[in-house]
Amino acid sequence: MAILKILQYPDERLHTVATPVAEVTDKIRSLIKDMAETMYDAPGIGLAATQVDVHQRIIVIDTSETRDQLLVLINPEIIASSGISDYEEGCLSVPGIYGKVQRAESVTVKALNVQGETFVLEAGELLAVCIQHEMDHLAGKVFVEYWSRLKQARALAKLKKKQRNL
Ligand code: K1U
Ligand code: ZN
Repeated sequence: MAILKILQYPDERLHTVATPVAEVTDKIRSLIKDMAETMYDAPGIGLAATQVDVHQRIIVIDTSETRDQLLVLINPEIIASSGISDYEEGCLSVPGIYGKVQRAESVTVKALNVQGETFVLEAGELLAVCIQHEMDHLAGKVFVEYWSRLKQARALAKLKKKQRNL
């Protein structure tokens, strides 16, 4: 297993739209293991393949307190959603920046698991927010891009200052 490098905003590669996984092979399973290790190491509660510069529709998530409930979503699709939530989000690609984004309160997602089998999951609360945040990464969108130009500019300035001081 390996810890992968996480792209940092405003890296243009974060705007790449991911393509569907054609077949869940051992190579894909090996990438998923590396993504999970990278997410746990960061630490984070989610990671999209886009963030490690792999532009295929793969997400890993673990919102459990015990950090032992890995959820893998390959080719995820939201097939239903309801309600509105306004949750304070963070992002491993935008370290140190936090802010609210309005999203659906609950979602039903259809995806493939690591065996290549289709499953359907109903999610609410933090898991629903995290699924939507990670699916945005696969679509090339970073959470700060929901904000006004002014708020984005402030976040970027804060990020650049932090990067200069590293
Ligand atoms: O996509 C990412 O960059 C991961 C991101 C996911 C996320 C967090 C909060 C709301 C929506 C999506 C993170 O994991 S940021 C780090 C974080 O939230 C966290 C880290 C350790 C323990 C608990 C939370
Ligand atoms: Zn993120």
